[in-house]
Amino acid sequence: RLRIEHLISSTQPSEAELHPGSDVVRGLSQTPKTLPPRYFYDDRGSQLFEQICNLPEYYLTRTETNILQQYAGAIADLTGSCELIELGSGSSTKTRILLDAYQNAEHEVIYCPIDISAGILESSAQQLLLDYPDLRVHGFAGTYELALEKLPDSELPTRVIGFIGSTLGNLNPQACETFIQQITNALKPGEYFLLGIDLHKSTPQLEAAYNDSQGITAAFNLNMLRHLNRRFAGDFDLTQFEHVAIYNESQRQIEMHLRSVRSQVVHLKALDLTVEFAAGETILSEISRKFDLEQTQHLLESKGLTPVEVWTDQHHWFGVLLCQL
Ligand code: AVI
Repeated sequence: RLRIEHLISSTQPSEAELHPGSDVVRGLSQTPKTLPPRYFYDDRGSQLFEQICNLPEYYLTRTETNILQQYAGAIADLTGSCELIELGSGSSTKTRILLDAYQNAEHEVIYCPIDISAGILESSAQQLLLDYPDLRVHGFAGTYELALEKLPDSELPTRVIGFIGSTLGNLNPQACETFIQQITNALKPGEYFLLGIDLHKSTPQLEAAYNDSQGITAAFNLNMLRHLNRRFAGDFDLTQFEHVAIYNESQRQIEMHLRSVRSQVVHLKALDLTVEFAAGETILSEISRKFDLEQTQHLLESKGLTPVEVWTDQHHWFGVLLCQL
């Protein structure tokens, strides 16, 4: 009941595959300095992210989970039996709510998790097989881009591509457009896209979610430097950088930075890179965009994805959209 494909691009390896760390060199050489958020997620970073999801201030996971619990039955009824493709499946925790709903409605599901980490993919798939005796799992270890290109035609009447957790918010507007195009290219007419997005709200509430009182988000942000030290023989001193997260109201995005507390020089030997920091200089490590439900519906509609149903919570903190091509 389990098949996992390891995707590697034989024809067009990405720049990151050809030149590991070239994105780090580029980001740290520009002004202002940036780092790609994908370096958050080594094993420790993934564990810290799981902890973030359970923080009292981080309302996102809790709110989306509640929406899914309330409306998973409606989602299952609307789509019927399907291949459920999940982008960035991680531990597949929220997916279980959907799998339960399909099971209760006696709709067949083939679950297709896609994750960059083959280890997490394999272990969560094994656990799902134990808990869902009728489930078939066909996982893909690789980037979303590659997996979306290589998805085979569905064995079941339709397909649902799920992208929950507001990960869309970590893409800038241009990358977001490209991503939606990749989704529409991967779907056939009548197939579905299920999207979870965090919505615009007050600055104090947003800033608290990214500056939690236990310092877990700070540890998650700083862990990126530890990861770079290990990967690229670096000498970032974690005590000499601090976590900063502010809400940029005009851009409607949280901006997470690592701020150098003094002037210092850092080396990444494996990349042959020396980086100078002025006191107070920052590295932008992540943006987390906050969406307007109506504008997002219009954007999706303009790309050919028609919203079938839109669900939110009583405070309008988070949105879940089911769209159809
Ligand atoms: C993965 N992503 C949706 C999270 C977010 O809220 O943008 C990542 C995160 N960064 C800090 N806290 C959580």
